[in-house]
Amino acid sequence: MNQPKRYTITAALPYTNGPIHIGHLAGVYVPADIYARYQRLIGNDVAFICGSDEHGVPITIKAKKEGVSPQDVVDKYHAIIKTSFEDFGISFDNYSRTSANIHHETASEFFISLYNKGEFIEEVTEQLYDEEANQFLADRFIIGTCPKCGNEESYGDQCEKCGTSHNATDLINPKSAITGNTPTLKQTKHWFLPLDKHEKFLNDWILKGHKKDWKPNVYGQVKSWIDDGLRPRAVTRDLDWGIPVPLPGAEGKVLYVWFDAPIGYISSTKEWAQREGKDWEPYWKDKDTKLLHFIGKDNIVFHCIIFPAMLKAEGSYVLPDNVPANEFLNLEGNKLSTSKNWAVWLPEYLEEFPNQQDLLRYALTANAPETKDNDFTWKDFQARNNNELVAIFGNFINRVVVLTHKYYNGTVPEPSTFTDIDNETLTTLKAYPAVISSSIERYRFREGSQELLNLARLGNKYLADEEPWKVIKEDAARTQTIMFVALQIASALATLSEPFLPFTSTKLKGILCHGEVAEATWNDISTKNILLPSGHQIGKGELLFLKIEDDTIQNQLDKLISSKAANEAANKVAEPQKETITFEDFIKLDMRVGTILEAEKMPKAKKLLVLKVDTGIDVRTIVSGIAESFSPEEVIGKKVTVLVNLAPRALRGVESQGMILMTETPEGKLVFVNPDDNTVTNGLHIS
Ligand code: B3M
Ligand code: ZN
Repeated sequence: MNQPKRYTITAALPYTNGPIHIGHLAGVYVPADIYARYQRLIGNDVAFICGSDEHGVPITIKAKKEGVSPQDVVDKYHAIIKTSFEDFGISFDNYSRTSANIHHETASEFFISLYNKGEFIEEVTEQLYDEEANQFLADRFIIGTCPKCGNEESYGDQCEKCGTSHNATDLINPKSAITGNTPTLKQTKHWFLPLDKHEKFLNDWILKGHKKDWKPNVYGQVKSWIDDGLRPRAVTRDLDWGIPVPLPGAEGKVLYVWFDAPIGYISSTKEWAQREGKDWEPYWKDKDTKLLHFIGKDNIVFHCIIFPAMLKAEGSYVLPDNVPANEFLNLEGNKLSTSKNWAVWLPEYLEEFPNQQDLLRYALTANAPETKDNDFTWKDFQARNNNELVAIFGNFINRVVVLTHKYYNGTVPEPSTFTDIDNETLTTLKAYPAVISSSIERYRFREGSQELLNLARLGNKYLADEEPWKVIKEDAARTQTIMFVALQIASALATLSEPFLPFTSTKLKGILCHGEVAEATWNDISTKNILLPSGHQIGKGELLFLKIEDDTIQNQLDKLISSKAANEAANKVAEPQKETITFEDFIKLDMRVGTILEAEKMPKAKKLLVLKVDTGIDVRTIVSGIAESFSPEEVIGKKVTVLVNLAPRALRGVESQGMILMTETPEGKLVFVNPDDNTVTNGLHIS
């Protein structure tokens, strides 16, 4: 057994302004958890660290929107996020929060340490100011055009489109996100980290240091920033929510959230070490420690440029060995959006799919945006579960367990002679720990999850080829060998599935009663000939996975559409009122209650229906843009309000002689302005 290595594995600290959704899980937390579980399984010393990112402008914007304090917001969402991670099996060794005292102390000490080393530039500069809101504008308080990519919705500190990080004063045509006003410039003192001073170190460490094992999407982004030239970045802000700048004369100023948050990894490690009676320093200062940051691509600059520069400047810390950032996950073809409620929220998933965490873990891993943005669809979620987990993994285990009980009352049989196929199968089995290890060590978790399924496929093929259910009739000894081999594969699956499918692994270990034998470790699978000895008694079977039915998926799709519509309606900004008309203008309108007699779709015009309407005066043709909300059949016989004295106009060659009045429900659904039937008149009386 090699000397255990020490790993400090961090996962991006989620902002506590909303629940976790599948984009966070696919981008950061599931890959990080697979990696941490794997390193533990092969015997390494792991600190898997995370916590809530509770400062920063997103929190104060949320607090303003909800009419509560920032502390109320972070208390609410810290609890929701922490609980949902635990319930989903994300196996952090510690999940802290940056509003904790230990973090305020650690971040303040870190700042003072750099300050005392003269690592900051202290400068009074002109910063963007909103005269009406009477506050400086930084980060998400300011929106403008990104100087690098032209994105018109770039924030003051970062452009989410190209990922670049800049100062608010770099924005083109900046606007206050508070009032919409164009900001003025006002003098204020801040402390800057001179990134330009660290350019050579970063160039040597990353570019010349040939961090070629860094993912191309990460290496490429970092190279472009270094090539563009690095500039000093303000690490303090004129805000009232955050860690106060620990210097005299810095009242009303706090540490920039992206200065304090990465230090949150260190304070969370300290908190964990204190609780476990360990020394935290080796996890951050021992040169043999491998430091890994799991993040989304929008956080690359902070984890590959700014935080390493801070660590280097402080001087006593190790630098990240790798930053395996994932790209973004989309949902049903559209960008995941918290504000538009276009998301699959983890707390809701856990509620609606009880005890089915591994389905989502697997679907998100098998489809992870590891090298490019990818799309989550509920159909794929269903297919991954039904066609892979149920049909391959679950089916194999079920057959092995059922036949072992049927032929041997659940006892692992004594094998007789092994044939070539048996030996080939067992040799292939022994290769799987290294195959899956290779995928995980290269951060290719999609690949790793498919290799795990290949092991189940190996088992299925072996049973299909050897047909114990037939052989049992004439060769009991041969059947014992076949089932013995199949049980070894099942046992290996219980261990090798743990990083990817922890809940399934636990369930399968229970079925195989792993706890009653010297459980085969990850490494044992490639060295030992026997994982489950003959004579060992396995437990009763249970289905590892259940089929997902079509209506379950349809319900999720319907819910997604309706929650988006409700969100749009709730956030809909009312159109400004049109210009005022006089009473004389209004009484010119002649509105009648009519009845739709006929209706048909306008050819090649997806929005238009051609209607025959009895207006009480005559029967006339009216073309109406309601085809996306109503079928022709639905509207025939409907009583409608018709503006009859609107000048006729030709629509796609059909003359329309009037207008059907429509309105919208709060959910945005189109409805007729339908007079109450028992007050039908020939005209709307204007009282
Ligand atoms: N709170 C996550 C984000 O940008 C950010 C990560 C901090 S990791 C130190 O959504
Ligand atoms: Zn940009």
